[in-house]
Amino acid sequence: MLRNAPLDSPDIDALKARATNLRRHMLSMARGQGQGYIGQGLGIADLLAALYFHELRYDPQDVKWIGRDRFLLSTGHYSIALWAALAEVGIIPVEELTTYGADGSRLEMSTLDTTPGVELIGGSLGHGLGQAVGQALGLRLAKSAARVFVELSDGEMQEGSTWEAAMSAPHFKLDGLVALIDCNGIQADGPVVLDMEPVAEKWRAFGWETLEIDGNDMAAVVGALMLSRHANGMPKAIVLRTSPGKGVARIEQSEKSHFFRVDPTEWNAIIAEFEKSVGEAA
Ligand SMILES: Cc1ncc(C[n+]2csc(CCOP(=O)(O)OP(=O)(O)O)c2C)c(N)n1
Repeated sequence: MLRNAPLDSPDIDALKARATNLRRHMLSMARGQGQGYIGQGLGIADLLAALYFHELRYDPQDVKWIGRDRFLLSTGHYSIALWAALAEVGIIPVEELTTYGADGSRLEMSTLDTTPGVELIGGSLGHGLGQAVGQALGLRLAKSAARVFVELSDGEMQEGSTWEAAMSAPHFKLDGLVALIDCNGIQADGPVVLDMEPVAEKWRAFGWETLEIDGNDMAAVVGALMLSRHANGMPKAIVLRTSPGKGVARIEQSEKSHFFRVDPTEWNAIIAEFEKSVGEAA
């Protein structure tokens, strides 16, 4: 029961251990399917661990609890990371992760909101921020103190709908809205196509209170989330610089980190390498 989160004194080592577990879940899902959007998932593992084990108010026994903070994953294809987090917090069974991407599974390669704990149907990029603005407005009308967190990607900043929503949130003074912008530098076929820099300056110019951090530094992630709590009339943006494939050198260095497909022998080698590096860091 995490209804009393967010916490004031984060245990950074415990959160890092959660992020390691999330990466472990993701690797086993991708090995089971032989493929997946694993690079992105590994990149945002630290963010999801910090959200689900530190910042968000929610109840794993009652996912529709009206007072819950909402986490919207705008990039539906990052679903592997969300499934890992929902299993780690006990909203879906860990054993179900083996069904990732299989026909008939609730754990699709892109999110569906019929799966418990999912707040947004993913797949069509560029809609998450607009939906988050709508949800934040709805919560205000309902006089709720719940906050709305929305992840979006650097690729989604190339969509006009993102900037329409980015303009509206400061207009409505949605200070309980937090945009988590995953700048991992990649898009479908390689590096991000349009130069979006300076990202943080753009969000500031649109009226967002903006921080830019290393999204794979747990202390920085938790610190930024804690700073996003104050009610000052401004929506918050956290620009996270993440490394696709974080924690697995072979994926980090791969040119195909957007969608990673290798044979079972290589998956086994990847997981062995991952476990070795976790053991060495312990
Ligand atoms: C509106 C829309 N256009 C195109 C796609 C196809 N598509 C799926 S993933 C992807 C790459 C997007 O890049 P980014 O969002 O930065 O994600 P990453 O490369 O980090 O996975 C694209 C273009 C889509 N899902 N939705």
